[in-house]
Amino acid sequence: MQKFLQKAALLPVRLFYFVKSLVLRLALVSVQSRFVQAYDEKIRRFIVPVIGRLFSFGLKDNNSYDILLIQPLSDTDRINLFPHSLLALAAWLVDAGYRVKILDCRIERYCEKNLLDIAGRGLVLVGITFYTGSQIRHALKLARLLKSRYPSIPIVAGGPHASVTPEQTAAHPDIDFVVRGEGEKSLLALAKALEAGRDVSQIPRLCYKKEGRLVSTPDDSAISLKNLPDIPYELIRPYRPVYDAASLDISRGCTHKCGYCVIPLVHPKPRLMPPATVVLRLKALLQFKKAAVYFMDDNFFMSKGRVSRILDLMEQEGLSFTWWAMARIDDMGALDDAFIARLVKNGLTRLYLGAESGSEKVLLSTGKNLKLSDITSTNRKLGRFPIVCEYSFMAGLPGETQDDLNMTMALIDKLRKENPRAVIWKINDYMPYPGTRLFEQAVQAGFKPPQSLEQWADLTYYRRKHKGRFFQELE
Ligand code: B12
Ligand code: SF4
Repeated sequence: MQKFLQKAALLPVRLFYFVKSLVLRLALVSVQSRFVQAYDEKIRRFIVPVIGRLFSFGLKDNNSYDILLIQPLSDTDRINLFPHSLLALAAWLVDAGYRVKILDCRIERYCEKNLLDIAGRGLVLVGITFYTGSQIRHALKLARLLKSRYPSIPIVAGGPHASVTPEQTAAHPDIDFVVRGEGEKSLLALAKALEAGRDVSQIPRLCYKKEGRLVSTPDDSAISLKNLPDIPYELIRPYRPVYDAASLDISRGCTHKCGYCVIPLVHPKPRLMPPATVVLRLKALLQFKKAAVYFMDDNFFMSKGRVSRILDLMEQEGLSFTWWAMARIDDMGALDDAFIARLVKNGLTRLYLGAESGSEKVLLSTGKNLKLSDITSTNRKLGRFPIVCEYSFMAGLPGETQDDLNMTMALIDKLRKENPRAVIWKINDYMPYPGTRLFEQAVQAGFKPPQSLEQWADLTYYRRKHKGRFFQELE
């Protein structure tokens, strides 16, 4: 009786919080639908995620799970895109019958509390994605918290950073396993082995501590993108209004091997998802979220033929939506006007293009096979179409001088003058990744590789927050 009265007394409070959360969610959805596809970058990049973080999420989840996957917060991460890596992994785990929870700590208001609540109900493992930079700090904070309360729950690290520094990551006291590169098969096998208390030494792509030393198992073949299990979008439904695009990846890897890039290390074998599968995935995606589709592939135009076939199918099926993609400048330059017009007719409104530098010498050193003339001529060409061209650059590459940086600034002016829709996406501090060709050159030029995960966390890319090390040296 006393319990019942206590519960009844709490009812108005619960109702208040429920209505408050409902109103805030509705407000968020309305902000989202009014502005997200608007051209104003400030709204798209800042306001929507801020609103989401301030008000909405962190509702209590009383369910029990087998596997928890975490996308840590990052100081620099302003765009809230789906946690693709985790969704890709979750698809295989859900397909195998596991109860999976995704915590997107870029949005989740009570990430730490939820982590402990969920872990308290028992888990087979916790998986965390690792990107180089500040995200590591947040990832380690969560790992430490979990280890301090539930030391027996295994923590698995994966993602680009864990893949390029597997030993260093696995050596960290709060990390139990690293999965290198593509994680689907290994994470599933690891979950099964841990659940059954079996030996893990036959599972490919792992790095872990055993009797005081590090063990690495060999790589295995890459997965086919043809018959993948469906993406379990339901797992990210609570966050749906905050994601500012409906994002999708339809290939893995890249046919190029630029000297600074980690993609050839994380996904060494380039693979394209067949057009029919792409269209099925697009339909499922748009059913989950009606918004501009942002293709996550680093090199969307790896095959013009495949893009053309995807457009054929989209036209046949009457699939019409706005979309954005990341592309190589020379690939766009090689497309004829009729094809670009067809892309626009089928919804392309925004391209993210890596121009990297305004110095021919620096461009050559990157091994990107891109010339200044490619950049300027493609920019002029694209300027004739209603496509926003967002260019990214790098600064601080080994051997780069102040004159080279001045050339980059001059190129930026030129691009903007010659194309009214040219936007500077960002100027990134060059980050030497172990395993890339330019890493050794950076070390010879004085770069001191971080000796721990914590040190990698302090390397940040956004000069907006911290002035880049190389930049300071150059100045
Ligand atoms: C989406 C994206 C973003 C988003 C969201 C990132 C986020 N943290 O949530 C935004 C736009 C914010 C972003 C920002 C940045 N990004 Co980014 N981004 C990407 C992009 C385009 C797609 C990632 C993706 O979802 N891929 C598809 C999935 C399926 O592949 P995947 O991520 O590799 O995941 C697989 C494996 O890595 C592994 N795996 C991943 N996580 C886990 C976890 C566990 C537990 C396990 C077992 C396995 C595992 O299994 C997955 C399935 O096979 C990639 C390029 C690319 N095409 O991959 C770049 C990329 C990851 N980004 C990169 C960079 C450099 C950045 C920035 C530093 C750019 C900048 N200068 O600002 C910032 C850093 C942001 C931060 N977090 O600190 C680099 C990676 C660098 C690195 N070593 O970490 C990449 C590879 C681009 C490149 N070519 O250089 N990025
Ligand atoms: S083209 Fe892009 S994704 Fe491919 S290796 Fe170069 S930088 Fe990486």
